[in-house]
Order: sequence, then structure tokens, then C-alpha cells
Amino acid sequence: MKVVLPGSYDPVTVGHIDIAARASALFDEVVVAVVHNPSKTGNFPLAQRIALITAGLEEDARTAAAENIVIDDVPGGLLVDYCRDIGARAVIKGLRSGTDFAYELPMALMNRHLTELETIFVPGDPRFEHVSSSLIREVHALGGDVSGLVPAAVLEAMDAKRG
Ligand code: COD
Repeated sequence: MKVVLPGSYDPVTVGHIDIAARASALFDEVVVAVVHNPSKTGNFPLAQRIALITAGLEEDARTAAAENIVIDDVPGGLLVDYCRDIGARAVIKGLRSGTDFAYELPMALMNRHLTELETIFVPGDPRFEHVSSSLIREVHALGGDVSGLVPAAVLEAMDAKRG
């Protein structure tokens, strides 16, 4: 079965990579789909987010060896339409907490209402429960150490951006 891992990935974190690794062990094909989320203000441009996901997948032994993970961008529009176009019947969402579940459940129900697209929830690794792209950006911008929470390539890119 082909599944989609949608997200903003701005930037990709070790939490995202962990979910990708675990999904790749379960499903035939995993599409890491980089979506423009209009409610979130962007940091890295789309092309760089994709390059950083590529680097992050190469850094983790589980995903570096995986031949069933591809990265794609979603050119606007509904996620359900994208999934139908590429022949994916389910999306995978990592859940860190009840707050994530409260955010994700209405989207899962709406996506199923629209096209019967299913959502499969995977519990996030508790070691990364505090890791979100927005918090990573904020802590790094204020001089905090986020090494180990993002791929090395992301840290380098954030350092370069900060100057
Ligand atoms: N551990 C485990 N999982 C994690 C972690 C972590 N540390 N960090 C993030 N995740 C999970 C998130 O819970 C989420 O499931 C996924 O990784 C992606 O996270 P983000 O923050 O990169 O991406 P979001 O939340 O901005 O993505 C939202 C979408 C872009 C997927 C959503 O807005 C969408 O589907 N948009 C398309 C337009 C559409 O169809 N809208 C109608 C929806 S009903």
C-alpha cells in the first residue's frame, strides 16, 4: 500500500524522520509530501525544505537504506485530491500528545468525508515529544542548542540563515 506523510516540514525534525522510518517498515511506498500550510508562516522555501528532508533521511540509518521513501511537493489544493492523483489511500500522522490528536482528528474526519481517504495515527517517540518545527525555529533563533533534535543539515542551514 502507498501512504502519504504530509506536513509543512519547516524544517524537518528527528520526530518527522522517525515517523518516516517506521512507516517505511510497514508500507510498500511512503511519500513524504511537503505541503504549503497557509495558516503557518514559512521559514525555509519549499525547495530547501525538500533538500533538508533528503539530507535528513540520508542521516538516519533506517531511512538511508530504505528504497521505498520518496519526497514530493503538493502544489496547493486539497490533500485528498493529491492523494487520489497519486493513488494513495491513506495518510500517516505522528501524534505527540492529546493536543495533536485534537488538531488532527477533525482533518482526518474531513478527509474521510471528502474522498474516504483514511488517516493512520502513529504514536510519536516520547524522546521527541517536545520537538516541533516551530519550537525548533524559536529556540534556535534565540540561541538555544537544538542539536540532536534536527538533522545536522538542518542545523547548518539554520545557522547559515541566522548568519
Ligand atoms: N513526533 C511525531 N510526529 C510529529 C512530530 C514529532 N516530534 N513533529 C511533528 N509530527 C507530525 C505532526 O503531528 C504531523 O502529523 C506531521 O508530523 C507534520 O507536521 P508539520 O508541523 O510539519 O506539518 P503540519 O501540521 O503543518 O501539516 C498540516 C498539513 C499541511 C498536512 C495540513 O494542513 C493539510 O493537509 N493541508 C493541505 C490542505 C488541505 O487539504 N486542507 C484541508 C484539511 S482537512
